[in-house]
Amino acid sequence: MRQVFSFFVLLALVTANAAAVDRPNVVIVLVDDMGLHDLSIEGSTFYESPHIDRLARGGMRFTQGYATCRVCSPSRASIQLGQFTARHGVTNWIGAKSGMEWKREDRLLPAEYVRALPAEDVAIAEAMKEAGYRTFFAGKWHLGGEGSLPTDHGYEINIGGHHRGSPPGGFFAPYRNPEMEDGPAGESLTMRLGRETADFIRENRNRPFFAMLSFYSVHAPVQTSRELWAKYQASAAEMPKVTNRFKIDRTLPVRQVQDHPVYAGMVETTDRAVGKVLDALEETGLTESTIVIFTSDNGGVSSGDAFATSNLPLRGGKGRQWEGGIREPFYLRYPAVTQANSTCSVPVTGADFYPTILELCGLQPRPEQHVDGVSLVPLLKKQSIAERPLYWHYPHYDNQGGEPSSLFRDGDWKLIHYYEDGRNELYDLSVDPSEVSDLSLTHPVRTADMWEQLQTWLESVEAQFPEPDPRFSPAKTEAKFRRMQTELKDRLEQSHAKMLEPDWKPNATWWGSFVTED
Ligand SMILES: [Ca+2]
Repeated sequence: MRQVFSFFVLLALVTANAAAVDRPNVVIVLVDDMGLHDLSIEGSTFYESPHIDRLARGGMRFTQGYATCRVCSPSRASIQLGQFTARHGVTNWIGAKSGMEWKREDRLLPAEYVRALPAEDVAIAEAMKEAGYRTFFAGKWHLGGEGSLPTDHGYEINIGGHHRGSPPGGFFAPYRNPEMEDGPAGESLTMRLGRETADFIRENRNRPFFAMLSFYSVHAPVQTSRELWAKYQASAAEMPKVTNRFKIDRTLPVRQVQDHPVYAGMVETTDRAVGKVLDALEETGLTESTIVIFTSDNGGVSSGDAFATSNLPLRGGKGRQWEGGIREPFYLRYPAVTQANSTCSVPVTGADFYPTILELCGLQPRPEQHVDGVSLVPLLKKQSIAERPLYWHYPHYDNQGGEPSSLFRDGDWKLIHYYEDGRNELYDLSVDPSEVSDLSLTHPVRTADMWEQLQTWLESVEAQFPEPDPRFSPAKTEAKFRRMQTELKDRLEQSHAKMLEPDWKPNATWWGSFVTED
């Protein structure tokens, strides 16, 4: 009897660990500028994302996942290094002007920042390569040029990653990308990157691999095929009629509605490309033994660039200091550890991927490297992690109307400190996720305490700060914003309404996209 019992215990143990492997593969999918509510699974009734939804349902969906910055390069550096932005120093998108080079008639001179992923750090791909993983990068890098390309930071293969933050030739071949071969004219860049990643998975099915698929979409230029525009133009026409898509929030107009048919086409193409990668894992039998991570580098673009989406009910979007600028889709699927359809509401950030991946792959942690990241493995197993503070630092202006500021999240409380005038805003995210009720005046003690803690942390990492601009003229600045709030808003209302008219076309050749098939 005892022997029979032991046999079943042993069988149960073996079954429970059937999917666990010593060296699971890793695939990180990073979308550029995708907002939290740009996916059906997150509640969008306009965009369609069946493949990404399938991925999210297959594992754990973090409902309070954050990028470490409101714009791209800093968040990307945090994923590579496991650190918050003020610590690694890449606090702005690389290429943005700073100091006296800033000429936009603002009150402050933006701080200096680090303009390439530091060579002395051990980026995640270096750690994985050292552990015997085959490493691969496809898509947008934006963490430095010559000397700081993906291949300088541990990626053995680089397809398309270089110093630029947007695709030089747009989303259809010819790409004019110095790090990838052109496809046939009209080929979709997004689908190509998905296919390249799927091919890499097939070719390396018999060895552990670490792949990062970093889409250039859904960043501007906002472009899609005529076919997808027509599809979403038709579905927008079935929605309640909108006459006013934009609302002024402090600086610029902010989109309040999701009905941009070109952007919707980009979301669908991105989703289809993710589907190619998931299909390759299925085909090769690697789904169970592969960790798949999905997230984005900053919020959806509701102001600036193409004013393409809305992050409501979150306030603001890319570039802004509110939740719309930093909250992201944040999924991790690893069937050996995560349960399908599980969710977790603990606040987590892109800096956490580094230690999480090391632990899931059975590798030694590198605490001196991923200083601000925390392994999410206990959360994946439905256990808990110690509560910790989260910090964001953006001593810059951007193209989306964001203001130079630092953020501090402590439990459900969020403090925003503004450098232009030194004021603070305080929100209780547990009851006010849309950040409409500033509690700084009714909670002065908490506000002062949090500002002090934030300052102490910023000093401890030698953060850079903006300085007053000696050229500042209040009248000129006021006139600039008045123009943006009147002429720009009117222009946006008109041009965005036109996109839904049946005879709309962006140019004579539809960006040369007629021939795209998938
Ligand atoms: Ca971005």
